[in-house]
Amino acid sequence: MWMICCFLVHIVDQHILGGVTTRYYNFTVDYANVTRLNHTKSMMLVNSQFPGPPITAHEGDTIVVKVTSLVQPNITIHWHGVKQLQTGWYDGVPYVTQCPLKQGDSYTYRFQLLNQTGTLWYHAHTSWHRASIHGAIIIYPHKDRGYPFPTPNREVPIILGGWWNADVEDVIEAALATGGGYSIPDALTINGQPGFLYNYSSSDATRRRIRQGESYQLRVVNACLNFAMYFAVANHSLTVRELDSAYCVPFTVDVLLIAPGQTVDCILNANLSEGQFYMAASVFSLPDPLTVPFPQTPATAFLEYEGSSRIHPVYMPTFPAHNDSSYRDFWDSQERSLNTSDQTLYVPQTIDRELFFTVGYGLSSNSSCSPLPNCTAGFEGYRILGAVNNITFVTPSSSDTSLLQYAYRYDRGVSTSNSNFDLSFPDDPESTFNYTGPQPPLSTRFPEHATRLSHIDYNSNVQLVLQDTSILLFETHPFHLHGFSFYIVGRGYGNYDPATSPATFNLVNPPYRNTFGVNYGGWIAIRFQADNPGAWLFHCHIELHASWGMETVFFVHEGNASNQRLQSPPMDYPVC
Ligand SMILES: *[C@@H]1O[C@H](CO)[C@@H](O)[C@H](O)[C@H]1NC(C)=O
Ligand SMILES: *[C@@H]1O[C@H](CO)[C@@H](O)[C@H](O)[C@H]1NC(C)=O
Ligand SMILES: *[C@@H]1O[C@H](CO)[C@@H](O)[C@H](O)[C@H]1NC(C)=O
Ligand SMILES: *[C@@H]1O[C@H](CO)[C@@H](O)[C@H](O)[C@H]1NC(C)=O
Ligand SMILES: *[C@@H]1O[C@H](CO)[C@@H](O)[C@H](O)[C@H]1NC(C)=O
Ligand SMILES: *[C@@H]1O[C@H](CO)[C@@H](O)[C@H](O)[C@H]1NC(C)=O
Ligand SMILES: *[C@@H]1O[C@H](CO)[C@@H](O)[C@H](O)[C@H]1NC(C)=O
Ligand SMILES: *[C@@H]1O[C@H](CO)[C@@H](O)[C@H](O)[C@H]1NC(C)=O
Ligand SMILES: *[C@@H]1O[C@H](CO)[C@@H](O)[C@H](O)[C@H]1NC(C)=O
Ligand SMILES: *[C@@H]1O[C@H](CO)[C@@H](O)[C@H](O)[C@H]1NC(C)=O
Ligand SMILES: *[C@@H]1O[C@H](CO)[C@@H](O)[C@H](O)[C@H]1NC(C)=O
Ligand SMILES: *[C@@H]1O[C@H](CO)[C@@H](O)[C@H](O)[C@H]1NC(C)=O
Ligand SMILES: [Cu+2]
Repeated sequence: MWMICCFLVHIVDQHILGGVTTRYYNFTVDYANVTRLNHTKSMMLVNSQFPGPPITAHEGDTIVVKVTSLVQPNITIHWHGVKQLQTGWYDGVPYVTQCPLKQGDSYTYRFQLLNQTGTLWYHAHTSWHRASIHGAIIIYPHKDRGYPFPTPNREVPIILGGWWNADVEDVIEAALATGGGYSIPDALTINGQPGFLYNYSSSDATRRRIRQGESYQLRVVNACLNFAMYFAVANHSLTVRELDSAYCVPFTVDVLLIAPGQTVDCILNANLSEGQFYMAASVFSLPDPLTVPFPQTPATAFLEYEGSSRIHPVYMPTFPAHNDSSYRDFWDSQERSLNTSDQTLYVPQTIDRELFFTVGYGLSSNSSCSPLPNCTAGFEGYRILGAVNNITFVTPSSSDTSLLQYAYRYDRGVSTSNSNFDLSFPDDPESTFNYTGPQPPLSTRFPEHATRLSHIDYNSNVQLVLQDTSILLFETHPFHLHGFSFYIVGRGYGNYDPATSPATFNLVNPPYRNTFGVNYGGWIAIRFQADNPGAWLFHCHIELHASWGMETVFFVHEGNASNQRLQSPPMDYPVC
């Protein structure tokens, strides 16, 4: 096997003038028993904590996390939203950026937090392990700068998630075996707790005391595997300040809307005098709940003014209907980036590379499962799949190393004979149809299974249109791009029209995020500058859909200058 020689990697700070800190963490992934809903089970946790311990840093800091796995399944940890400039070796995607950690293995992830403040998060990127292996990444402004808004008095991390009484790996294995839906979680959770509306929970639920007159920064992470969520606090409005760790033009709402993978930082002013109020989270889902089921009971936690007696009534926030698409449109229309001295916007005004990807479902023609009797939960006896441009991504699993290692060799002129390193992902669908019209014939709903990468020249200005399709059903697939945040310059319903849609784009201050949902029965247009070489997964952050192959990989080539190239692979880079 051909090996690139390895060097110890030092992160060289090119931007920050002083005061840069390196922060060290040890993460041990091991089993621990956890009880919720009067049900105890063994879960894989980071340092025995659920949710896992937060990482806290200032912008500009370098983070060094030694991850040791003591659990039986292979795992990796992904630092969701961290740009990993020149450090793609630490992105934590199995077989895409690294071989996974086997039981007993350690790997030290090292990366710098640059040009990002607010909240991001980390999570396992194997199977459905992120259900329990996750935690917040809290990034304060650079030590020499403050917030472009009054500094909040206190802060509260809020991680939305789910709890299954069953083992989550069994849940996804059963879903893949039967070809369709899965057993939904037994509870929604806030910081690991279902809260007072669930049975057996009164001793478990989170209680947070607040003080009149103070302001609180709520750092809300949607770590749910499969649900977009509403989040609200009774009798308090929330002023949104940051989206996916970028400052936004502030807007005030009663209810947040957060897709899986996204983060929202908002300010709550404790301006009432006393009382107890629920913070609550409830599912946002556009398809019919009989087709795409979800838990009906919101997760709750208590917010309680200091000095309040507990005899007061407890107020519950109200949410829009689970399928209120007008609320989604309203929310999206509020999202704009803040252009300040703390954050310069670089919205690509001209395009070097235009991509058009259909995203949606498909069916498997794999004879081991279809048609009936085994694919009982699928569609007409076929297992349901996900696809991008009619290709279901096959994660290489028997590879000798990662796709990133192949990409690195490729850019150095070393020939790669691995059949998984196929750079033929199409820029447009290979056959076109009315994407949001009547369903195309059954015979056309079987995507190709392949590991095909889209490759992009260093520093190209990329425009990517994502088009939802009517195959099986519409959905608001929240797509996450590793290695980048991107500007969401446009969105609309029906089919994207290259002649008329661009006229509606916001090229001044569009939202800048790392995860964004395609419109239900519509499209979005995103732009980014490909200034970060590497092999970057691009996938639906609904975990079921990712498990179905609704993924692809961008290979962004290196530039010529040394700061446009990947660092060398680290000494402890895992081997397969
Ligand atoms: C991590 O673990 C090593 C070895 O046990 C120890 O020397 C080091 O102090 C720990 N670091 C932190 C930040 O806990
Ligand atoms: C979890 O509980 C079971 C049953 O009580 C016990 O056998 C096991 O050792 C516990 N696991 C851990 C990690 O504490
Ligand atoms: C909780 O579960 C235990 C055993 O799992 C059972 O004996 C007990 O009755 C349950 N408690 C309630 C309140 O149902
Ligand atoms: C990142 O921030 C540094 C200052 O901290 C600035 O010099 C640099 O231009 C920024 N880069 C981008 C892409 O915004
Ligand atoms: C709580 O238990 C009652 C009685 O068994 C049941 O009707 C109700 O649905 C349960 N609530 C939740 C949220 O599971
Ligand atoms: C909270 O809001 C409800 C209406 O949603 C209102 O009836 C109640 O008086 C409010 N409570 C306080 C303490 O403001
Ligand atoms: C509390 O603040 C909100 C805005 O955050 C405002 O709408 C409301 O009127 C204030 N209430 C009081 C009692 O000051
Ligand atoms: C929203 O969902 C409810 C059932 O949960 C259904 O009755 C209603 O028709 C749906 N509305 C729309 C606009 O789809
Ligand atoms: C269907 O499932 C059964 C039992 O799980 C298994 O024995 C059989 O081989 C499966 N059939 C096919 C066609 O996969
Ligand atoms: C696509 O289908 C939609 C819904 O049936 C229809 O309104 C639209 O006219 C069709 N577009 C084309 C170009 O055929
Ligand atoms: C998807 O590709 C398969 C071949 O791999 C083809 O049979 C099918 O018609 C295509 N479907 C669409 C919607 O393009
Ligand atoms: C775990 O990863 C190793 C390579 O690191 C691979 O050989 C093995 O097949 C993987 N195990 C499973 C169950 O995927
Ligand atoms: Cu999806």
